[in-house]
Amino acid sequence: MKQRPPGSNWGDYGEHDRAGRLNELTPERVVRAAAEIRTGQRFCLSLPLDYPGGNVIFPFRHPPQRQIVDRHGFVAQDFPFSRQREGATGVVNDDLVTLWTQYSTQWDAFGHVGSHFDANGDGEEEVVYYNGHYPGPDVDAMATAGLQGRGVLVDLHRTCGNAKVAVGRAMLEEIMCEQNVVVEPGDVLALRTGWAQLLLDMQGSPDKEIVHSSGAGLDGRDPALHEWIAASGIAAIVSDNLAVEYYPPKPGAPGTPYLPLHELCLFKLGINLGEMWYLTELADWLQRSGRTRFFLTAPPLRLRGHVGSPVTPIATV
Ligand code: UVW
Repeated sequence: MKQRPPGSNWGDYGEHDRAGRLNELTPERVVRAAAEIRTGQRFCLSLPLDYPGGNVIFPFRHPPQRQIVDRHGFVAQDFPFSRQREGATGVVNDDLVTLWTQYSTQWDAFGHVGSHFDANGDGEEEVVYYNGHYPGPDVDAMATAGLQGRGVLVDLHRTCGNAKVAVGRAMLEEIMCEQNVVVEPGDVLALRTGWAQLLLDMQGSPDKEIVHSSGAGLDGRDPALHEWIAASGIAAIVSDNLAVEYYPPKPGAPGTPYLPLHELCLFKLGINLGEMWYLTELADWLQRSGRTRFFLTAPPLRLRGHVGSPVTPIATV
């Protein structure tokens, strides 16, 4: 890589870095995060992975498809071990799944969104990803980074309800101030919008009109918000909405990115995005307890070459 896009941090974590801001999850900060474990209570921050249900959200993403497989020429359902060793007792099941990695609760790896940029300085733009990589860093890079640290929750739903609102820097800072939320470098910023709760309430048959007209999202077209994210030192951003940023994105001028916050985070700054997490119970508990922080454990599947991964995050408080 000879040059980097304006406003990016390429090279700051090393020429070959694939972990981006996860480098900010230093051992010292993980120890600091562990101080948030006070009751030992845990919250599962994943939807069931067959939610939303159907494919009205993105027609090109589908629920997991389970198949029962073959075992020694027989269907591997209640397969008796006696077929493998005469006289043995017990039965066994095997299965396989065809999984759209970004259908439900998920991480976006940096390989999810790239751009055209002349990283090698030859005068021609090429398709590149975070830190000048091609192909883009996969979820393996996230998995090996050991994704644990301090989560800090901002409850956008408390202010916006289910309204479809583009939240810019001014509104975000105002809400953080009201809720006494302080974000420090190395924190994982968690945004509760209530959107995943709407999905759960629709019990696997989402109403297209409702899902596309509800829920807050970060305003990717707000340059001041870009500056705040860059300066904050946050390690990752997660949300219970569809895309962290307001989606579908507001139209930009020609020559500007389709998904501006994805470009800022995944391409320029190496900030992974977690989408469609389930934050309702955690957010309500934190509010009742007068807290905003928690200990987060959220490694993706160690799927080599994949640009996204389902995740079953755990918050410990
Ligand atoms: C899109 O393709 C909109 O990406 P994401 O799943 O990150 O929202």
